[in-house]
Parts: sequence; C-alpha cells; structure tokens
Amino acid sequence: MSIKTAWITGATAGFGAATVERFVAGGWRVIASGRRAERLQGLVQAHGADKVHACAFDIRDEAALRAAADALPPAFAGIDLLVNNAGLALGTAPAQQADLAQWKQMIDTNVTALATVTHLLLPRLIERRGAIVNISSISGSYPYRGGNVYGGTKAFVTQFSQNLRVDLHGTGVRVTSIEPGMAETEFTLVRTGGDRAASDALYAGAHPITASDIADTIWWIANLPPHLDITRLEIMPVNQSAAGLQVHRG
Ligand code: NDP
Ligand code: 8X3
Repeated sequence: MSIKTAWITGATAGFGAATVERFVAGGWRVIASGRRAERLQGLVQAHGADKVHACAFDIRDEAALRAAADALPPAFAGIDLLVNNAGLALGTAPAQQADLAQWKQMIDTNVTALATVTHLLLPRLIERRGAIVNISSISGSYPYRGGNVYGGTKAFVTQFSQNLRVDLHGTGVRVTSIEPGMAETEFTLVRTGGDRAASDALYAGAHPITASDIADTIWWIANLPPHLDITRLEIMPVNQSAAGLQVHRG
C-alpha cells in the first residue's frame, strides 16, 4: 500500500501538533505548517525529513502559501488529506466593546485563509480521491457572550464544509466538519493575550477534551472505509452542555 500524505495546518500546537504525532505514528507523511518555525523544525528532527515536511509561514499570506505548495518535495506533493486546523479566537469582550483588529484577524485566519488553502489544494485532493477535515467549533452552533465573530467564523467553517460536500459530489473526496467544545490547548492563552491564570482557571476541574482526543478522532475519520463520510461531528467534554436563552426585563 502506498504511503499517504496529510497537510495539517496549525501544526505547532494543540490539535494540530497532536495530529501530526498521530499520523506519523500511523505511517503517513505529514506536511506541517504554522508560523513558529522552530516548533516545526522540532517535528522534522523528531521524525525525519522523509516523514515530516515543515512549512513555516503565516497562513493569511497567500503568496507564502502558494510558494510553500509549489515547493513541496515530490514525495509530499500528492495530498490525501487536508486538515484545516489553523485558527484562533481573540478576545472575550461583547461586540460593542470588541477590538476590530482582532475581529479582522479571526476572519482572515479562520475564514479567508481556510478557504484559500482549500481552493489551492482541491485539485490535488480530487486527483487522490482524498479527504478534508475542517476544524470548526460548537461556537458555530451555540451562541455565548463574547463569542461574536469567533462563533461567526466557525459557523462559516461548518456550512462551507457542507457546501463543499455538495460540490464535490461524485469526486470521491470526503469532507468532515469537526465541532469540538472545550479543549485544553494554547487556545485560551492565545485568546486572552497570554493570561496563564485565566487559561488554567477555565479548564480547572472541567476534564476538557485533550488535543490527542481530537487527533484520534481525525485519525478514525481519515481511515474509515472510502464509502463512508462523517459529515459533521460535535464533540464535548461530559462536563460541558449547552444552556442558553436569556431575558432582559426593563
Ligand atoms: P492552539 O492555539 O493550541 O493552536 C492553534 C494553531 O493554529 C497553532 O499551531 C498556530 O500556529 C496556528 N495558527 C494560528 N494563527 C495562524 C496563522 N496566522 N498562520 C499559521 N498558523 C496559525 O489552539 P487549538 O489547537 O485549540 O486550535 C486549533 C483549532 O481548533 C482552531 O481552529 C480552533 O479555533 C479550533 N477549536 C479549538 C477548541 C478549543 O477549545 N481549544 C474547540 C473547538 C475548536 P502558529 O501560532 O505557530 O502560527
Ligand atoms: C472553542 C470552543 O466554546 O471556547 O472553539 O468557543 S469555545
């Protein structure tokens, strides 16, 4: 059986880093992308350049993305799986107090860059009858205070995934939207601008999802028989559930 190749965006931390480990352990080649070059180089050193190809660039930089795709070594140039994982939330303020620059960074990363990577790699994925796993979020389905643009970007990811499936009908390409709830990664450190105490407090006692839980889930999806497509998958910790609806009287 020929060795398969996955491109995993956001491979320097959290879900992406754990997914690199899972797929390399499973015998795949991995293209690992993210901004922090030293972490990517660490993956290459740990696993070897025949297993991991590092691409350090900002995913919002379309020219850098195209250059990285054009420069893939031949063994990595055919792509069987795209894991659109790179993304972030910035801020928890209500919309009326939010920072517009943070909103734009989330849209540029979670929406525009994800769509651009997908558009660029679709021909290769179709050629291989490959798969796309998009990392959405429960925030795309359930509103919460301060979720504003972040949740909006993830609603895009979920619906884009479903629309991609329709357009790819008959190509054999599988598309999945994974929608995790609370997971302990660097996510909250990034969201709070590096507030370790806030991050620790959020996860304390919650038994959140781990990065390797999501990596195992992506591995399971990618290795299902080719006639099956997990279209949407919502995952929460047992200790998290949705309760909403509020009434203001005044
Ligand atoms: P982490 O902060 O641990 O990892 C985020 C990854 O995204 C990093 O590798 C980071 O790499 C990369 N990234 C962010 N911005 C850019 C950029 N401009 N260019 C390239 N890479 C970028 O968070 P998670 O692992 O938790 O997040 C992964 C995905 O999962 C995100 O899309 C997030 O929205 C989603 N998610 C997270 C949940 C959670 O509770 N943790 C729940 C549901 C969904 P670098 O900084 O090196 O560029
Ligand atoms: C991350 C999960 O609930 O913090 O997407 O938005 S949540």
